[in-house]
Amino acid sequence: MVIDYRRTETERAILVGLARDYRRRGEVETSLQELAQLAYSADAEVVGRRVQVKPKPNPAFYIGSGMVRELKEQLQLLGGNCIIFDDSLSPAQQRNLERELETKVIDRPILILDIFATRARTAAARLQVELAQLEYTLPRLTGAWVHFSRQYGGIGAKGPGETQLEIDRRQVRTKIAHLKQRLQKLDIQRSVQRKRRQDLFKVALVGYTNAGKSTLFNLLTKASVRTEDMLFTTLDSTTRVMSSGYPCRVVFSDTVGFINKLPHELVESFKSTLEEVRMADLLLLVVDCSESNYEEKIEHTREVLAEISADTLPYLLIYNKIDVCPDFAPNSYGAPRAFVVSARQAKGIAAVQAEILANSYQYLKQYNVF
Ligand SMILES: Nc1nc2c(ncn2[C@@H]2O[C@H](COP(=O)(O)OP(=O)(O)OP(=O)(O)O)[C@@H](O)[C@H]2O)c(=O)[nH]1
Ligand SMILES: [Mg+2]
Repeated sequence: MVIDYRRTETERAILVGLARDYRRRGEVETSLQELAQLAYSADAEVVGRRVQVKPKPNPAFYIGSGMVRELKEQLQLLGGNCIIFDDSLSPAQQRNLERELETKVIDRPILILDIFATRARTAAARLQVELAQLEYTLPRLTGAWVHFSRQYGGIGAKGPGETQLEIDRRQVRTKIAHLKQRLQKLDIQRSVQRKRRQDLFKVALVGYTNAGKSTLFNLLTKASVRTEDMLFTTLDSTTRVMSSGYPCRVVFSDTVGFINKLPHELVESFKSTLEEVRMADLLLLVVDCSESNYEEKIEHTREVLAEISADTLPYLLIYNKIDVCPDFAPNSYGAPRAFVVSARQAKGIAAVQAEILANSYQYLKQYNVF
């Protein structure tokens, strides 16, 4: 008997991306790099990567049928047990691929939703993630997908629970309505708290995941929010009110990070958490300047900000992690000011604090806050 030693409990995934033309290949490879980090955050192992150049996705399989055959061979060769697509698949594409490849097929949104599901700690975060998962699942409920992914466990299975996924659409809709109601109640509590903060100058830290927002937040507020070299460490917003050193009370908020192709359902259900951002008087847009595609990440951050109607708020660009790229030359991108800092080494922070101070004075003058 031949024993397949390659078979393990962990997911061994092949990542797949589609480039519309050869010029975009590099872009897709960078995106797969990020997908690999996401897979790693979900405890999966990446055993292969494939990029197909194709002007338009195939309606039935997303990739071309030749590539489907190649992937099947590769799965066997590399002992893979899961394929992760960098883009959102239609329910039919996912079903067809799973049938042809006889393995679990997931996409970036499912992976992100999974990571959120494992990281959610507070009641609000759990409700928000569950709501997003159900919204994403609803149109896919008719197919084999749900059944398939539940059978496997692992990625795609940290869902809202087997019983709910086996019930029909109507029941899922009822569940969605129920979750929305519970979230609404939490929302009312939050808005009362927010009202109490109306006379405060509100600063929110935003940016791509892993940019160093929580590290900077801790530095500015002497808090001890968890920081880690991992995607989506922070899901729940934390706020701290500071009074010493400022002319009025200043409230800082640290919140969930953004990523390219963040599932719309997540942005939608995290709206109440992201309300801290929308209600801010000043945003600190934190950027990891040690990454080669930091400009794209600024773009993606601005896109999510637009989605939550926070793209017109005044903001400061904070280029972080300068300790690992000392020669970095900032570009202010139309932001009033750009700062170069190292949150880890507490470098360049005084200038940021001085700017927050200047802004809080302005706020004070404008609104007569005492
Ligand atoms: N070299 C260097 N690393 C930093 C710096 N600031 C933060 N980091 C590291 O970057 C990683 C991510 O930092 P976090 O503060 O957790 O990032 P975040 O933006 O809050 O991330 P999420 O909550 O996951 O969205 C951690 O390993 C930090 O130690 C810095 O100035 N220099
Ligand atoms: Mg964080």
